[in-house]
Amino acid sequence: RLTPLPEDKFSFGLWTVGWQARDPFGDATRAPLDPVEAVHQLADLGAYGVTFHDDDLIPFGADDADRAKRIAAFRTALDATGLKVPMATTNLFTHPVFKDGAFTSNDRGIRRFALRKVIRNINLAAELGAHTYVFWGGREGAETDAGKDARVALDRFKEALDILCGYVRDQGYDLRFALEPKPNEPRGDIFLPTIGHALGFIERLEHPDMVGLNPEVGHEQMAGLNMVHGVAQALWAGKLFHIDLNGQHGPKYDQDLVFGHGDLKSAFFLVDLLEHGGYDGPRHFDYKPLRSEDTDGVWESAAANMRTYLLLRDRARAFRADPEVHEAMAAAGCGELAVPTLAPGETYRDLAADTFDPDTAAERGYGYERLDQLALEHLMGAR
Ligand code: 3MF
Ligand code: MG
Ligand code: MG
Ligand code: MG
Repeated sequence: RLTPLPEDKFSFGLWTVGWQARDPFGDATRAPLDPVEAVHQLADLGAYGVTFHDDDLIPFGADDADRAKRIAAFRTALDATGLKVPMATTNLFTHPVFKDGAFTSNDRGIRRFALRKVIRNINLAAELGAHTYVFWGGREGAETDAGKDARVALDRFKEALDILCGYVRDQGYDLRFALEPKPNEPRGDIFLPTIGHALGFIERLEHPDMVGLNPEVGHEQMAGLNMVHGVAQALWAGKLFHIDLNGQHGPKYDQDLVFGHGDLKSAFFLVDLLEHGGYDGPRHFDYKPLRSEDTDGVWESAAANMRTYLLLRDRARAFRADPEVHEAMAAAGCGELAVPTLAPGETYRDLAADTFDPDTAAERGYGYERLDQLALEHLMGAR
């Protein structure tokens, strides 16, 4: 099946299809998109959910009456279409007040303002039924190591998350936090640049159980890292709370291409992992329709994300079901990796009794070339 259905749990940020395509060198190429229109279009395309930054829905600085009116219209569209809000987040990066960061700004007043902004939108997220709240610290970083002690900045980052976890607990909201790592852009260097940095940080928080990850394909690949391994480690740690799917061609600016339109082979293995690795959260697309596109191209690209995911899911299933793949995996010893190195009851002392010839063991081939080609042929639909 290549037609998306709500049960596939595809979701999109309002800021994705709504991106007007302003870039550092050029003006907007598209008109603003009304969130209500976005909800209807996404539902028509078969999506399950929509996500938003506070400012995507309610312009920064809007008065209370305007805010209420916009929320009501959004809610009506959600009710009419059945679209869910699985996740929400805060824009702590567009307004110039955040130019030196939000939770890690050197300016204490700005840090306090940022917390108020988050708390206000957490209330809305909970009202709309979201279970995940994302933190992408786009401005939490630096261009010079002379101006900010990263250790102290991490103290403030931790303080902010501890305060916000406390708030969610006090309110009794059923909401978990997900940190979104990114190595750079817009800051020269961003704190918590990779999945690994974020996992290490979470363990030092007051409520580590409430905080997990929202890794983005392109962000890991901007750092030259293997997204599949990063996501695997997040799953292994029980921390894959949410995911941003998109496409990227290696280390360069954040491209936010349609999912699969960057490193397709990595996308294949990522879908394979998500489908067989026990992740049942939303498949959330955080991409930007190319600047060259008109409105039709925007919806074409939204559909392309979901269709590509379903194609890859189909290809991954075929790969897993192929007897030749099973045979190649057995020959490569894939199953053996799951066998603990010591047998039950053994200790390191028993290792001494092994008779083992490293030269003989070194002669073994693993057959990964054959397996990789089988994967590639399944990916290409050649099998
Ligand atoms: C930037 C991003 C962000 C985050 C969003 C929270 C604007 O590179 O990826 O999108 O995803 O702020 O989900
Ligand atoms: Mg990106
Ligand atoms: Mg991004
Ligand atoms: Mg993202």
